[in-house]
Amino acid sequence: MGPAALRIAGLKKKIEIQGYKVRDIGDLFVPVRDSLSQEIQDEKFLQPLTQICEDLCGKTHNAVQSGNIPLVVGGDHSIAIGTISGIAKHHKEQGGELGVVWVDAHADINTPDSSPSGNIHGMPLATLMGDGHPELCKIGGDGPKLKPENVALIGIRTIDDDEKRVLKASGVNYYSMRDIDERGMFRVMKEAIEKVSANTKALHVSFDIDGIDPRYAPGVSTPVSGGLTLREAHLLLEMLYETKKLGSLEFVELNPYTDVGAQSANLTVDLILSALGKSIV
Ligand code: B3U
Ligand code: MN
Ligand code: MN
Repeated sequence: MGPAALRIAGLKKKIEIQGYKVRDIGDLFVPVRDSLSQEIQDEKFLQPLTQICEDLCGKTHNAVQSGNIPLVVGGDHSIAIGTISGIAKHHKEQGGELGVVWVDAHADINTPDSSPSGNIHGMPLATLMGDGHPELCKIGGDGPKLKPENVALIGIRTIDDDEKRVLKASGVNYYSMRDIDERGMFRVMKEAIEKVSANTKALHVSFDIDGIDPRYAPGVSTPVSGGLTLREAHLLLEMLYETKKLGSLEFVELNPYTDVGAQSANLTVDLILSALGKSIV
């Protein structure tokens, strides 16, 4: 439903107005969740998610290899495993590394051992760093896809107890809502960009809409109060664009069913435009 809402909100046209050539390759095949067997549901959809992420990995790999900027919209944040595996594979083939700015209310760094829910959407970051379900870790080739020092997590405000230990031990750069309160988004992003740019060829943004405060973006499945303001979210993306290193984008977790009208869908389109270079003046 997320991608459909973004299409209705005029995503393609608005990006074209910004001066880009856009090709919408359509939706990837995703089975209807409730049509799947109880066994697959009990396994938290590991098997279909593996297939979806393998497909997506091939698509983003192709896109960056042919000089395009992939924009992936979802959808459950589990898809970041496919998106980033494909992009990281390309950079590995070129002898370079990928930097990632991950915006989220959650840290998404649970492992199958630390996760209280078992939900894979709480594990994509750990999986991409090599600690997760083996079938997901090997998408796009064996070995970790991301180095922790090349990752910055921004906007986090709800982390499971065991996940806190995983986060602190991981070596990922993280900036909680408290850091943003104290230092402001500008200084936080300046530092985050420095860190994720230091050893990398290109940057990717993985933007979970639940990172934004629910009063601006109610259309998510797991709203958490105390999040980013509209302007903080725009500033983050404007600053990322200005690095001239942003080579791929992903916006996930938009849920039109919980949206108020099309408020969150429209906001997501506006945010994508900021990441693609739209400025106020
Ligand atoms: N950390 C919890 C909750 C969660 C993570 N991401 C979302 N929810 N969307 C978990 O289940 O891992
Ligand atoms: Mn997430
Ligand atoms: Mn989240």
